[in-house]
This record gives sequence, C-alpha cells and structure tokens, in this order.
Amino acid sequence: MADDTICAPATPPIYSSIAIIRISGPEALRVANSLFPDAGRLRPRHARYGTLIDDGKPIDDAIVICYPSPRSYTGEDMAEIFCHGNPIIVQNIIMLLLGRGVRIAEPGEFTRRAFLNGKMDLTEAEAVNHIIMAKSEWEIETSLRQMHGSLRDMVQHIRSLIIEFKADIEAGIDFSEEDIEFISTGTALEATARIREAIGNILGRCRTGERLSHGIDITITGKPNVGKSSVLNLLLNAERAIVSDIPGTTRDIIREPFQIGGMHVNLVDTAGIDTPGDEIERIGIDLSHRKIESSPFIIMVLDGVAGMGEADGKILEKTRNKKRVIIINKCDIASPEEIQNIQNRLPEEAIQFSALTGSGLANLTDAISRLIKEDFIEIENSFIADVRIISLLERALGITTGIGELVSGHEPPEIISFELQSLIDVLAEITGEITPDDVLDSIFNRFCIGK
Ligand SMILES: Nc1nc2c(ncn2[C@@H]2O[C@H](COP(=O)(O)OP(=O)(O)OP(=O)(O)O)[C@@H](O)[C@H]2O)c(=O)[nH]1
Ligand SMILES: [Mg+2]
Repeated sequence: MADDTICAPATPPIYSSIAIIRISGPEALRVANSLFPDAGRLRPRHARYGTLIDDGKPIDDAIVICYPSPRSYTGEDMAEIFCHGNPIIVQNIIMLLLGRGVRIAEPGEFTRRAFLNGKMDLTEAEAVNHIIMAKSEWEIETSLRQMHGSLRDMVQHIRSLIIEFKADIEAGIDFSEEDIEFISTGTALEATARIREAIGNILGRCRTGERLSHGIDITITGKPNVGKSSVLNLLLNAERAIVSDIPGTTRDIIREPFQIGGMHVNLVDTAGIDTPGDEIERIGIDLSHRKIESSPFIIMVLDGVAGMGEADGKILEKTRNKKRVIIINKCDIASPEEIQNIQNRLPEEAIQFSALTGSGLANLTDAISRLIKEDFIEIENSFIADVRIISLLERALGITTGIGELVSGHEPPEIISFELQSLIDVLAEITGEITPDDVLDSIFNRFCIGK
C-alpha cells in the first residue's frame, strides 16, 4: 500500500450540476471526517450531507461517502466528495485537502493503486481506460467484458496449460540419463500445439479488437456528380462536404468518424473518378485511387439518372475484390427503366437510394454493418488490445514454435522447461504480474487525472 494520500477531481473542470473529488490513501478517512465541523464519524459506504467548512468559512454543501480499505476502488481507504459542479468550488476543496497533507494524484494513479493492490490485473486496468475513451457501443461492451476479466481468464487458462506441461516435462529431468520417458514426444507435441492454438486464438481476437477500435475506413467512391458527398452528409446528418451540381466539386479526402451497427467507422468521401479537367482534379483523383486501394470497405455510388458509363465500369472492376455495397442514387428522379437497366449490368444487387429524400438509408447502414460483421467474425469475442499486448502475444507464439522444435528434436527436458518458463513470464507480463515500472508509467499516463 502507498504511504501517501492522493486526491483529484474525477469530473472535468466545467460548470455542471455535480462535481466529484476522490481521495485515496492512509489519511483519506481522517481528512474526510475533518471536512465537517460537527465531526461525527462517517459511516462506511453511507452518504453524509453537510456544509464543508474551511477555517470557519463555508465552502459548499456537499455529500461525502467513505470506503474503508479493502472495499474500495483502489483497495486503500477512500472518500468521495460530491459538491456543486463549479470549478471554483472544486478548486477550493482541493486546496483545503492539500492544506491537510494530501497531494494531487498523477493521471491514472487511482487505477494504478488498484492494480498494485491486486484489485485488478493489467488487462482489466487498461480496459477501464478503454471504457472512458470508447467511441462505439462495441468498444464499450468489449471493454466492459475485459474489465470483468475476459482477457485475464483466457491468459490464465493458457498459463495453466503451460504449467501442467512444464510439470510433465520436469518429471523427466531426474531420469533423463536413464532413458525413461515421462511424457512421449507425441503427447508433448500435442500439448505444444494446444498451447500454440490457444495463444494464436487470443492473438487473432486482439488484432481484430485493435483494428476495430481504431475505426474502419469506409470509402465512398464513384464518378463525379453521382452524389457521393450527398451520401456522406446524409449519413452524418450534417453538411460536412460541399455539394454542387458542378462535377469535380470534391477534391480532397474527407474523413469523418461515425457509428454503424454499434461500431466505430470512418466515412471517407473522395473526388469523383473520371478524366480530370485540371491539375488539381487530377491530384484529387490520384488520391481517390490510393484511398480505394487502402480501404477494405467501399460504398460505390452510381447515378440513377445519368446511367452507367465507362468510368463506372472501371471503378466496379477496381473494387471487385473489396467488401462493397453498391447504391443507385437519385432514385427519386430516376426512371424505373433506367434503374433496372443499371441493375442488369451489375454483378451484385444494388440498393436503390436517394441522398435527397433519405430513402434506402436503413438498407445501406444494414448492408455495411453486415459486411463488417462478416469480415470480423470474431467481433463478439474480440479484445481491446494495444501494441503492448499484441507484441507480447507474438513473442509468446514465437517461443511456442521454438518449443515445438525442441520437442521434435528430442532436446533435453531442462532446455524445454527453461523455454516454458520464458513463456509463462511473457504471459505474466500481459496480466502485469511481471511488469517494469516504465511500462506501467506509459500505461497509466494515458489515463485521465482522477481515474
Ligand atoms: N435528385 C437528386 N439529386 C441528388 C441526389 N444526390 C445528389 N444529388 C445532386 O447531385 C449533385 C451532385 O451531388 P454531390 O453530392 O456534390 O456529388 P459528388 O458525387 O460528391 O460530386 P463530386 O464531388 O463532384 O464528385 C448535387 O446537385 C446534388 O444536389 C439525389 O438523391 N437526388
Ligand atoms: Mg463530392
């Protein structure tokens, strides 16, 4: 347990109905009790309402709750003050606490203490920050599961597989001279394969989570003037991109975050692709081509009035292997014959759409969310992982491959056991049992103050 007491506002410095200040450490309860002049001890986990007094001067009417150790977020003695959400009041209370020997917390210090006091492992601590920073429903749900131990449990399961295997291998060490096999090469290879598969499985799910949490780019493409920017604006429900009847209006790439089916995506509007009219348009079209190449998901817009042309055919060809939704736009004024005509020339069913009236919008968002879920089949089981966890899992996979080779090569059990211990250590870094201070610093520095 830490020997000093920390405090910080847990809410942002804005005018709001309520602000919360947290205190944690050995002096937390004494300081919290001293805030009320008529003392009377605070009952654990009960709200106490009263006027906070500093040197005889009232500061605010507030509620204080105390949480004696170990039943608190940090595992230490803690108190929370709920005052009026005025930054001046918050500042006054903080100054009062500082005057009583409490110091201001570093970013993430409350969660760091919770981790150090065994209230949560590192995967759960990181999930706390992901919940706060989440940009989609999916991210919140996944982070919440992770905060409840989903990733920790999987890592612990693999760890127990390794420990069991290591015990079998070590049983053979004393007898290795005598050629007695405690575990056959076949069984050892099976155990290695099982461990490898389990690590590969988590790694896949972490990679999925990592990609999804950054948001997936969905690029809107088509020839000029078909209504790409109108589709973007309709989806965003905002006049984000300039719309005009002059072909070649959009020249830059416009990228906006958005939520589809509970997932965080980035909608990307691009310049219409056709023969450029001038140098700037040519640059815009080059950018569009590059964006299509790098984007896994495409919304291809066709013009229901102008019909299909050579440029459309080329874009269709270029996006053939992408996850794609085709929409026939301007259906509010296009003739049914022309719409049918276009559909007949398409390799897949298109959505009849109007960026002007909004018709077809639900079909479009459903189709996109279906495409994403098809591509990320592990979406429901993914983990929110960052490069730290992913690179540790990659290292674990490498070590496991090496162990397989040692087993096949009938290497002595001492060497195999040594490698199995390295593998256990790498997994312990994921959950934070073995983690250097600088790694902890870099993790908790990303948290807000007061968390
Ligand atoms: N009637 C009708 N007009 C539309 C529809 N969608 C777009 N338009 C019109 O089509 C014209 C071109 O729309 P934009 O959204 O600027 O088209 P764009 O594909 O982004 O064009 P560029 O940026 O030049 O490539 C504008 O005059 C829009 O008002 C639609 O669904 N129905
Ligand atoms: Mg445009």
